[in-house]
Amino acid sequence: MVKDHVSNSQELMQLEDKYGAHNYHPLPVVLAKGEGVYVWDVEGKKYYDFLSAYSAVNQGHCHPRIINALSTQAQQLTLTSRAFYNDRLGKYEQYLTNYFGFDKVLPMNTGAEGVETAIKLCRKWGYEKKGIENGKAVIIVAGQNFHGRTTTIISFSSDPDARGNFGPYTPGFVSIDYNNIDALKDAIAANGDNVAGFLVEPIQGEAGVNTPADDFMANAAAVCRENKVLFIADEIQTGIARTGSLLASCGNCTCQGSCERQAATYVKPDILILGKALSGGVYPVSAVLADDEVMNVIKPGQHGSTFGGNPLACAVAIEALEVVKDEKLAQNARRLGELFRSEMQKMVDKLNIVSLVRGRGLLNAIVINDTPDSSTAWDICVALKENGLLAKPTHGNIIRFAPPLVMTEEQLLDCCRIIELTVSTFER
Ligand code: IF1
Repeated sequence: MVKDHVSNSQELMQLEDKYGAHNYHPLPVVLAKGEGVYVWDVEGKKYYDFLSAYSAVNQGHCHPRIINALSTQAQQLTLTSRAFYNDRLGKYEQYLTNYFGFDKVLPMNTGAEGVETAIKLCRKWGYEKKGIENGKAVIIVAGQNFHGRTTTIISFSSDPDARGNFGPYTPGFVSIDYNNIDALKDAIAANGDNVAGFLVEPIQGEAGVNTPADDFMANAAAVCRENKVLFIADEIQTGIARTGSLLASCGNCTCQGSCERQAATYVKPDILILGKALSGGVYPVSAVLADDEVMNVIKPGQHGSTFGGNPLACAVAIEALEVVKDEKLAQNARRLGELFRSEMQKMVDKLNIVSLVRGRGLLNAIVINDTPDSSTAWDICVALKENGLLAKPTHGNIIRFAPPLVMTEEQLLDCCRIIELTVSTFER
């Protein structure tokens, strides 16, 4: 019998502890409501959300236009499977491919499914188009990557927590240092014609907002093209305006996808993987985009998913992307990101407890001047919670700050004030 009268934080946390797998260690706060940049706990306390569900809620919590699209479609048709056509998918595919400038899209649900799809697509292209000997395809990945939690994906993780005791591991991956073009060239030379692709995050979110050189993506794409290796961009966390342009691979562009992809800084990947904010955080939607030369290696019956491309996902994703464009979220993220880093830099200059601030757009992090195994970053996040702002450490001594992109300048400055006040109490 479910005790439905349970409504206080302590009891709700106990329920999760008793009946839920212990695969997370959440901050001790129980959320019950979200609206824009704010969330409320079950006791009614209000917080700024500075994590955005790991950049899935870029458009703000419960954006009315996206919720409306969800509820309208939910009363019409939610799921047909791909055994039949539906009246939303083709229009969505046309919309999405035009929005990002690709021939085709393969619709999936979670980010990890999108990454797995990209790996399968890349390998199949390697065998059927590049002529790699069957079973020998190699995909190069970057150390400290995070691409999801499936067995194949954690097979190439360098994080012992993500990969420990989940073997045997999927072969066919070579790991190189992130942000190192020479290492990419060496790995391609060492593995010769067997290299099918290079899978990389434009900014490594989980690694602590690891921001590479400005020309890293462009140089990596050029090396891939010179060696007939597919350049695969995982923009599940960095995409959808989070870093101050539509895609982090776009570099400094803020065109919202309206350009003819001629922006000097734009690096068009051979395979683009999207997720998270593709739905504004209201429904699991991911997508893998590629041009025909790559995408057409997949034939009927060779890949799919029960929910992939369902009408509900299509309706939600279109509205979520319309909001990004209409509300100029990339431009806002760029402007407020610059303001945020300049405010945080003042704190870095003033305090010893913070070593640096880094990031792009509204994907940022501060590095706490303590050992990675110290609890200081965690303790700071608990104190931030007490002061009305929710954030969480990534690895050890790094705190990621990623608010919804709908934030106003006034709200951002209020958050900077809370962060500075809170962090300074940890100054030794
Ligand atoms: C968790 C991390 C972030 C991602 C990139 C693929 C995926 C993710 C760049 C997979 C997902 C989520 C997963 C979630 C927490 C969060 C996370 F801490 F795990 F590493 F954001 F940094 N590529 N990231 O960031 O997408 O299958 O989850 O939809 O697993 O704890 P997914």
